[in-house]
Amino acid sequence: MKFKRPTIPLYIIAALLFGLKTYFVYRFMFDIELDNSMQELILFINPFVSAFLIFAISVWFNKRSRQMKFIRYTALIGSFVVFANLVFYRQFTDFITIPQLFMGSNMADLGSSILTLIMPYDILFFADAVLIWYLSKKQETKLSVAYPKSGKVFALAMSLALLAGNFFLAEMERPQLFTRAFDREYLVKNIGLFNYHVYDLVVHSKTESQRVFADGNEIPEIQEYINEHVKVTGKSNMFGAAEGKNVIFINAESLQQFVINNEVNGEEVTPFLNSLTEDEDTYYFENFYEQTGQGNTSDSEFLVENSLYPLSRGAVFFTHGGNEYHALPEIIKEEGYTSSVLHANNKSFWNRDGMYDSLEIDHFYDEVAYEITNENSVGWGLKDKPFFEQSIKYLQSMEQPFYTKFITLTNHFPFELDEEDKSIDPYDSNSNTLNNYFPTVRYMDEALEDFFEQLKDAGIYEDSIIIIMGDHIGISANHNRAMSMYLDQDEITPYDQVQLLRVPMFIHIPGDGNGKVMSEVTGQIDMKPTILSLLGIEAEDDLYFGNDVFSDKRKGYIALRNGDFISDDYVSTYGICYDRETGEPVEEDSEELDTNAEEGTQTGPVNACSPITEKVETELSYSDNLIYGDLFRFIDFGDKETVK
Ligand code: GP9
Ligand code: MN
Repeated sequence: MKFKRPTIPLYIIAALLFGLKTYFVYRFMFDIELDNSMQELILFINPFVSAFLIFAISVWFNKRSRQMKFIRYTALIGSFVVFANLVFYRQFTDFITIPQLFMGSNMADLGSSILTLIMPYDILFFADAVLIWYLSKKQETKLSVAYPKSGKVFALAMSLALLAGNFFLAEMERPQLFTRAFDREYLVKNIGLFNYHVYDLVVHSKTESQRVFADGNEIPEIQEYINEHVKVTGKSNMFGAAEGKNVIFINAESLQQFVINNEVNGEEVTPFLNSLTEDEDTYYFENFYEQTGQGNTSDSEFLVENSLYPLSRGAVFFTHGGNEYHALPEIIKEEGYTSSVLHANNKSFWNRDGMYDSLEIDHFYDEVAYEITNENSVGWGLKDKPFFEQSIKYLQSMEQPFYTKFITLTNHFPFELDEEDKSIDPYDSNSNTLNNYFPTVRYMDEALEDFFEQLKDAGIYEDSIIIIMGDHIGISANHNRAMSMYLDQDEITPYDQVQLLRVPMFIHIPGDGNGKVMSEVTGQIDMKPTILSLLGIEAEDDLYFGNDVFSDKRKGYIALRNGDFISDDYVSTYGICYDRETGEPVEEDSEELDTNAEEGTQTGPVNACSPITEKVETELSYSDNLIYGDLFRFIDFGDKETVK
């Protein structure tokens, strides 16, 4: 009997070669950060998984020649896709997205420099495609396969199982990777370039279809609601209090209200911020709520710039970064303001570079603008103290008046800090997260104190107002046991959980003299109308859902993204209405329930919170409509309230 040497089918050879090449590009040509061996492993696996998934499709072609044709064209087209991303990456340090392909200016930039981005050795990049081409022509009979149906199904099942395994590891490494629509680098790192492109395509078509069916007819209804239920008539007594001044907005990473005027191990956590709560030039808002969804910092930025709600799924910065908006930077530009953001992180994180263009922010000082070394970094990157230090020169070079936003980084989960930067000891509980939170908060507090001094030394302080706002919580409900111990409570109730969403907000106006602690219920949605009012700018025709925090005619509640709310009198969460003062549930009103049931307007149990719940739901859905339908593109704000 003649022994027949087993041959490896071409689709497997192609998958291995292609996977290897893609891995090589990920590892050595893209600058992908790998923090641990799990990430190394995922990055190694995913090119092979997606290559196998694509090439294994070939087994379904019955004719050998078709099978071979599929493999060689897939290898060629796949190589072009990777290569196009590589060239794009060399220019933009980013991966191609579908909207970007249509973004004229970016592509024009690339067009002129494309030749300088292609290297002679890039030719090697197509070596595997050439080899496959050759083999597919010459060895057709030997390398093709004729699997029975069960074999084909097996090949398909194998590739799907591999894909599921890859996604499982990715979810473990980066929870909610897909729903949070995270950074593109995260997506490529975890699921690979090809799956990333498929994901991008799905997200894109979904949002596009909602956009396509919108025609602007929805606007008058929304406008009417806002005029009737949101906008206040008249100006607050702080209108124009900062007219013509620079606005320095500090997004304080993960800063929560519970640390303010509080202690750990017998020491003040935030001595500088505590001093601001008593400062005569500072208004401190102690009942100010974060309203972010899955987009964390970027959601808080979105709320601040637009006074619209972020989305319930994903990060609006990512999913609707290409929309038209009528954001704060755009409005104040007409009054002569320049705008910028300073943040020592990758510019594509949260798709900031894309969204900032849409918000009409003039300049983004990203990580490239900073000198970042091993010594001056910790955790997520550049430490806050060198960040502020290195930023002063940029402030000095800015055209005044300016509106600029600083986004700090050191007080970010998992709250790492070098020994030399620790001024206070960690807390002692079963949660390392909460324990380590205190020293990093203190570090940020010190960085802010130094920054105030640097602003004075640079001669910028006097002509500026400084706003400090916590962007979102840093300690999640997972740490409730430790949190209740720290707060000296038996447990954290749902009511307490909502109260823990408070983040500090300070408005510091040098020379004001009337500063005080403000107890009104306020939130991130209020920042845009507040800043406009402080600058003495009226934006009557604008569409937004917040109020000037200094107005006494505010709508009186703050809606959370999940439909919960905090009003002057109540806190509504998990469908239960709590008295805001006592934290006790409010009795249900059965009489009112009957009346509403007759009218057929109310579905859930009626209680004191119901009328506001209804408003909250309306507001959230109007805000969603504005974003999903990209409705701002239909409004010409230059010509008051006309629909384009
Ligand atoms: C990173 C910064 C922090 O750029 O936005 O990330 P987040 O708080 O959004 O996870
Ligand atoms: Mn953040």
